[in-house]
Amino acid sequence: MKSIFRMSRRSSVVTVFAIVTLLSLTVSIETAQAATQFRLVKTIISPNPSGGGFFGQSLAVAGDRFLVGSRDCNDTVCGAVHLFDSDGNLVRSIFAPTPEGFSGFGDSVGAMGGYLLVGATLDDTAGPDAGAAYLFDGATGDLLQTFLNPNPDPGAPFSRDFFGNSVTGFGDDVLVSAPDEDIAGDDAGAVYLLTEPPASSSGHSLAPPQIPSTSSARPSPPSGTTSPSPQDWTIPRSRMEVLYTFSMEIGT
Ligand SMILES: [Ca+2]
Ligand SMILES: [Ca+2]
Ligand SMILES: [Ca+2]
Repeated sequence: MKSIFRMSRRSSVVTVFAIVTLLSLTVSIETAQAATQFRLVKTIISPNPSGGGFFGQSLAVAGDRFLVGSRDCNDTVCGAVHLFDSDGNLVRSIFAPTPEGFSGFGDSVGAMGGYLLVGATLDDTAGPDAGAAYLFDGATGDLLQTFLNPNPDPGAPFSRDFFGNSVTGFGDDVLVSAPDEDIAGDDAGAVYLLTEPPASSSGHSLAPPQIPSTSSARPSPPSGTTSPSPQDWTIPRSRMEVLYTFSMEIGT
């Protein structure tokens, strides 16, 4: 009987310990869940709502703001991005800068420091549906630079590259994807890295004008050049397997 009593008491102690442990774990899990559960606080709609507007087709964080891509239209073009502050209030809208009715502007959005990046996968600037990406000053909404597809497909629009399908900043550089690019095989895709080139050893500077970070003033051209004028941006071979030369346009 004594042995049975000892076992029973030991069993009770173990049971109580297990219950206390389970309760403790349950409280911990509930506390963790409460800390990680989000709740809806605001629903944001397009400032230019319309059927087929696809507001929210792309999203990106831009500092303490965020950027929303859409197919919203103004009087002349469709394709827009909308910049919101951290409370979800509209800061500004930027519509496609090209006269093309629909260029896919806003299919992708990204940011690099204080700059905004927008992909336009069907942009015709470099050829039919060749695609393009745009760099805007986040503080002013001014267009600063246009990145054109370096390998526009002669078979477009039936063999599009979708250049601008994704855009993002990478440190001080820019990445633009073209998932249907064919240089490595049909629709094998490519990603382009764009970086500011160093000054040429020949003394002719290929460096683009400095982009102002907060001012709306247009950048000054390098000495000895006129502005605006197309310039070449080169991706160093060390940064990519293939050397591409990009046509760059400052402003509009
Ligand atoms: Ca087009
Ligand atoms: Ca191509
Ligand atoms: Ca293709």
